[in-house]
Amino acid sequence: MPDLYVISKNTDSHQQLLVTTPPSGLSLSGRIRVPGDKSISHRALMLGAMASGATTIEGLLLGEDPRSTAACFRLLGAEISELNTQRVQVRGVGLGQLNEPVDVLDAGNSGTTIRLMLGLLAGHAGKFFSITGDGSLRSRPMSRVVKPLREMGAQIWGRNGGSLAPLAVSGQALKPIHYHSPIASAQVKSCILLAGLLAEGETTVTEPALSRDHSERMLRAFGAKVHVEPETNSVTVTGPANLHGQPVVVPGDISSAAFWLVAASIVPGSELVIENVGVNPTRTGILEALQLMGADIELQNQREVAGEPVADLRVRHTSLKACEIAGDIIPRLIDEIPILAVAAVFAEGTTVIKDAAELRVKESDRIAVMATQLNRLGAKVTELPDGLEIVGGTALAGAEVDSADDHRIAMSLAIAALNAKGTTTITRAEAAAISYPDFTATLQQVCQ
Ligand code: SPQ
Repeated sequence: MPDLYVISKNTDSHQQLLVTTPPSGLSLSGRIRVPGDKSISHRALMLGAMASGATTIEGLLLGEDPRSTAACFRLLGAEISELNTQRVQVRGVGLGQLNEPVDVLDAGNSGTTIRLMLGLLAGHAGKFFSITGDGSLRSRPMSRVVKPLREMGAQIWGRNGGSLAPLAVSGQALKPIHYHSPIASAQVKSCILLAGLLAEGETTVTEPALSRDHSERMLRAFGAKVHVEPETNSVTVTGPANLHGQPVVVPGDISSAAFWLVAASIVPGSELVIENVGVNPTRTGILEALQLMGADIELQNQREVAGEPVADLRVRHTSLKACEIAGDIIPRLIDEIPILAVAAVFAEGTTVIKDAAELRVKESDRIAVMATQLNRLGAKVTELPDGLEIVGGTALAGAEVDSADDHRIAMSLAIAALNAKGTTTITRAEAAAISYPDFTATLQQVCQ
């Protein structure tokens, strides 16, 4: 008899995930791999499409978000082979040479796709582009990139003064700027740097705290002149740049590994090894936060693969204690806060997460949704304006919860369900395919 029943059901156009825990409890074990890093996958497709010559991508994430990026750049003239994890081939058009597409570019659910693409398109003088996305993306703020792009000379229109998609871009010759971003955001930083590739001179972005640095690393590998000043969190690119196609190897996504790190930490008797996970220091806030909570996580076989640090992560169950998460660590674990909240539900004491107001403008309002959905399972979670307060140690009982069409919420709730008595039904569970199409299959595999 299996320890855990996981059933996927189709209802209308949605999927329900039913997780039933056995009365005797369960444990997780095995060696697994997680899909390719989403942030690196987007950037590999985009830089490959913009570079001259051929780029090969090994380990690409086959989630819905990178598929949206690939579809947009095909419309813009890049040749991108069928997507697979072994080897995707991209033949770029050369910097500044994207085609004017004959149709609307659709970024789907992906904030990274629309914001980075806006930076690339804004400098294509004489060409016109229109960009949209799904209902969630059309409600997410674009002014954070539109404002600095306009300072560079970009012409962009959209609803609400150009702050909401659909957006229209009339490509212009851009001028370089030094932009002091009010938020630590890799999407803002990357958008401006990508625009700077086509502006003559030095374009600098300074951010209040360091956000993920995959763009900087990959731009340098593709041949752009990139200067980083760590003391001031500043990055400068010099344009016009020359990008040359490169081989890219995408490591496993630490944001996806985070679900298993928390699952094995909270379910008694568990031990997992997650192989080949990217451990770029701008992304490892989740490891530090879990270790602060007392988690038993070991980094094994640390190495560097194509310019990104990689390790195998071994995690064992242990009792967790509450902690406070705030300040500069937040941008280094921003996408892992929903699953961190799940860890906090099973930790002793009260965990406080602050300085994370950005969570309110992700694929859903992740603060409000996590508080509501975890409370449905019996947790004690209170919304703060910029975070969550979680009183740990209450027993959870299965209930119906909803992903709000947000991939990270769907998977976080499925992990919470592993420690809830009885059956938990997660509605709109198909959202997981945005970043982790095989999530349910891996859940079944590790719980056997
Ligand atoms: O791409 P999108 O939709 O914005 O995806 C998310 C996610 O949870 O997968 C955010 F909702 O990740 C962002 C991340 O939060 C991906 C990203 C990147 O690749 O540059 C950077 C972060 O966003 P931001 O706004 O802090 O730069």
